[in-house]
Amino acid sequence: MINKHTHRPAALLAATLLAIGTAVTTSAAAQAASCPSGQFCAWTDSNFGGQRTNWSGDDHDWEDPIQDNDSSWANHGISGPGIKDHVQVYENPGLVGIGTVCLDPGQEIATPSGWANDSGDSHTWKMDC
Ligand SMILES: [Ca+2]
Ligand SMILES: [Ca+2]
Repeated sequence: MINKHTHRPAALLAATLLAIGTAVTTSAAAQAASCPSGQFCAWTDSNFGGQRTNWSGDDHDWEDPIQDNDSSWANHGISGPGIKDHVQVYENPGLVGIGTVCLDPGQEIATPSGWANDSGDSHTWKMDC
């Protein structure tokens, strides 16, 4: 005769594993950057959070809220032969000073390395990084 109680722990374990799997999937999906096709996007917070600014072209003088407050980036520019599809960000207006981050086509940076955080003031599309 089967004792019903012996089946409970197995059922509970299966339910727990299922819950963990669902949580991992949800977390990974939340990390994808929401940035229009053909544009370069920067966010005031890491993980593509806070306020987003997006550009289709160059901007040599960033303004609030993104100026000196950029903490994650995504390059959703159109890629192809002879197209400037990389994005270089500079620490000062006018494409001057240290290049803080440079993104390949399709690249997304969710968390900044220390000195690149909150330092951008201009960017340009270019052929290479
Ligand atoms: Ca920031
Ligand atoms: Ca700066």
